[in-house]
Amino acid sequence: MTTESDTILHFDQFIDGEYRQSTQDRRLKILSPATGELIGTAPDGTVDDLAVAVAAASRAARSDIWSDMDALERGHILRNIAEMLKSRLHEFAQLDARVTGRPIREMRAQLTRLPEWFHYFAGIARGLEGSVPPFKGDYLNYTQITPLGVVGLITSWNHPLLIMLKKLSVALAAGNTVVVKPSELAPLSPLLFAAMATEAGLPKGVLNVVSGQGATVGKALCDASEVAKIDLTGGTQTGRVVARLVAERLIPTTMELGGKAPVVIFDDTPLDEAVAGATFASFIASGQTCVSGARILVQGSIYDAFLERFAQRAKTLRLGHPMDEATQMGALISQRQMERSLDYVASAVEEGARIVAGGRRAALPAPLDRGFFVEPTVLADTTPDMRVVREEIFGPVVCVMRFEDEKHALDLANNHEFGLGASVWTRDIGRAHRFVRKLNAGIVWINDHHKNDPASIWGGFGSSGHGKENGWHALRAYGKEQNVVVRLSAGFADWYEDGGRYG
Ligand code: TXE
Repeated sequence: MTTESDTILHFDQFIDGEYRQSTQDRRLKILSPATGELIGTAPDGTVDDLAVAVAAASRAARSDIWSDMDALERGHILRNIAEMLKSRLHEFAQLDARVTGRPIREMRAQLTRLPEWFHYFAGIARGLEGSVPPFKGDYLNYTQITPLGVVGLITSWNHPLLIMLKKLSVALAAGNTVVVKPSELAPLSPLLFAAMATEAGLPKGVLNVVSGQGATVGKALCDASEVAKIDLTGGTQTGRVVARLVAERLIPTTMELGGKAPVVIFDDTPLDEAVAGATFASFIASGQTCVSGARILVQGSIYDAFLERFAQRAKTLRLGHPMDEATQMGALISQRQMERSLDYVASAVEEGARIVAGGRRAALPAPLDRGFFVEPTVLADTTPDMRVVREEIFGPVVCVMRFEDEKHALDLANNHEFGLGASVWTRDIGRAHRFVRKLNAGIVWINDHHKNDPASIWGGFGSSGHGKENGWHALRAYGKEQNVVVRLSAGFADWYEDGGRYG
């Protein structure tokens, strides 16, 4: 299958190592959010499709073809997947850029890193060791980590392949079999990837992808009795629904939900660097990332100068066709997300904020006039109680606020239900470390933003969810740890023997 930019792609569900027709004909039409043109279709799947996929994953888990395979062998296959992905990066980057409306330049940079996740987890899975804790008496006591079995991954549309592969690489490395429910807005690259991974040597049934709606297929995945863990990236409301669904079965979850990341800029940061940093933090993916810099907190002495330069920079970002190498900011994923962003701008103005850049739907020439483009928007004079500051927008709308000193900055940064990403910009290393220790955020950058690595744990606090992606933490959370107590003495004791040792 080819994904060159003029090809329309039609996928079936990927179950048990092959594409299979859904039990119903209804299809999800995936339209370009930048131009409205048809990119492809995927099944608007059913609960029955999901059941077939879970059955395939359960068979694969029970057959031990994957879970019992030596971690070294599993690692070879994961590395094959990484290499094949590398050789087809252009195709996947094009597809995700078309589906999300994000610039090809951004998508390529993001996808180039993905093979690292497979290499990393292929490597560390070999080191997934138990321990030998002391135990009183003549006993050997040890722990061992075994796969959970079938795990369910529910993913979002903003980084279709990245989010799936962050979860998939570690789930597979730990020896699990997987059912993925990709976003109904972006199922194409997950469905394409599944076939590629099978071609790279993944045994059939180990990876299954079922497209469809969250309320039906996603819910069925949460309800499936064979599924031993749910790993979700999505909105906070969805997180609450999923948590309630799986609470019934008491299975573990990892939840990567909403955010409203503060970008805290102290006045010793060179202005050029502060402006470049805030622009990068805020407008990558048109602000549609969970760690997007949404609240820019700037120290009073540089506030005016910063605001002027930041607004200027936002106004000069080039919006355009996702496939154009010169495009710096693309479209939003849907009309709903566009309207949502514009509604927040209107509510902010009503509450007293001032627009210093953007604020409107972007006027672009055909065919982009059908796209969901919003101008990079900077709002000044925002205050902590405004809706635009309190709620996640998931669009290119940024609130700027002034702070006077460290304590004030910390109060503003932490005064929020979300605790996912944050960045702190200063030349004072003592202040930087002092400050971040008190920050309520699971992912913190000092003098940078957005940077990610397979070894670097990723996850939030509060309404941003729980659990971690990446690193040893994620690998352990994809296994179950068992304790084993072994009697070493040759003689055995009979508890009920009259006059015996325990008499
Ligand atoms: O995500 P949803 P949506 C936020 C962002 C955005 C809002 C809604 O603020 O505006 O969420 O986005 C599946 N049972 N983020 O609607 O609905 C769904 O099908 C089981 C933040 O696209 O949360 C999809 O596969 N599954 C975020 C996945 O959940 C269900 C990323 C996420 O979709 C389900 C995306 C149910 N009842 C949105 N309902 C981030 N933090 O990165 C939905 N799903």
